[in-house]
Amino acid sequence: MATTCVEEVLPPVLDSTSDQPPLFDGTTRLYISYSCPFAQRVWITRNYKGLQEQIKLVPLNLQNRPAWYKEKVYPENKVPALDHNNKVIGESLDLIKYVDSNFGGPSLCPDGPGKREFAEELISYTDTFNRILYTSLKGDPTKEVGGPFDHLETALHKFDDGPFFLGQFSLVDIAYIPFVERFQIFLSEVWKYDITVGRPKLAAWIEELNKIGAYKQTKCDPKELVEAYKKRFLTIYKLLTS
Ligand SMILES: N[C@@H](CCC(=O)N[C@@H](CS)C(=O)NCC(=O)O)C(=O)O
Repeated sequence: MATTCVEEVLPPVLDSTSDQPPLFDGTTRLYISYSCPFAQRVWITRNYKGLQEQIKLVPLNLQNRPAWYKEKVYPENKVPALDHNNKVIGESLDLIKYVDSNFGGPSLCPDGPGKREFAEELISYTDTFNRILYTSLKGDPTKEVGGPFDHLETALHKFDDGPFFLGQFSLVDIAYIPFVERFQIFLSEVWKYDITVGRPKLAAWIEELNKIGAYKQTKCDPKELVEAYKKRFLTIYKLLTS
């Protein structure tokens, strides 16, 4: 397994004052934000497959977005988006599959009895997982997050040929880790809730992921995350009960 990865000098963030990089000039460009968990999924995939030279990162400042992004690149005005083969495509779950099947590097869709089906099942659960977790942050999450994390713990018991959801590292791990990373930090820091307590498989999964260079380089800044999520989610509820 490719646990190490070239340490990359990350390109500067583009904002409303920045010129637009060329579009459809034959260079494949991945538009991201360094703090976006959806974009992080595609960024990890690209790193893991060793595509740093083939897929150029174009980080955007989403708070002060360049107008050309919506007008000329991606009308949905969200990240991630990939400029490849004269078209721009978005949606992180589609993109991780697209990058895996259309570029070189190690495959992230392991074969094996039941693995593809289980991968699809888990990938379709990501939306439910994120919805429950993000909604819970508006109240007292410690009462609501047990279910989704137990779901992951149970799923991690299914294959025993490795510490990841399908045994080996795959797109399923990539689909979840950006979100688990953020919830682990925020729930621990603000709610003193440790998602790994009573969930040994989840604890081991996070530990193994932290050894993967392709992922490590994409991790969010915990301080910035806590501040951003406090602003976004902490309501009168937390003020009243703290
Ligand atoms: N369903 C999309 C969601 C992407 C998304 O919501 N990205 C956020 C940043 S984390 C964004 O671009 N927000 C800008 C906006 O909504 O204006 C995916 O999976 O790629």
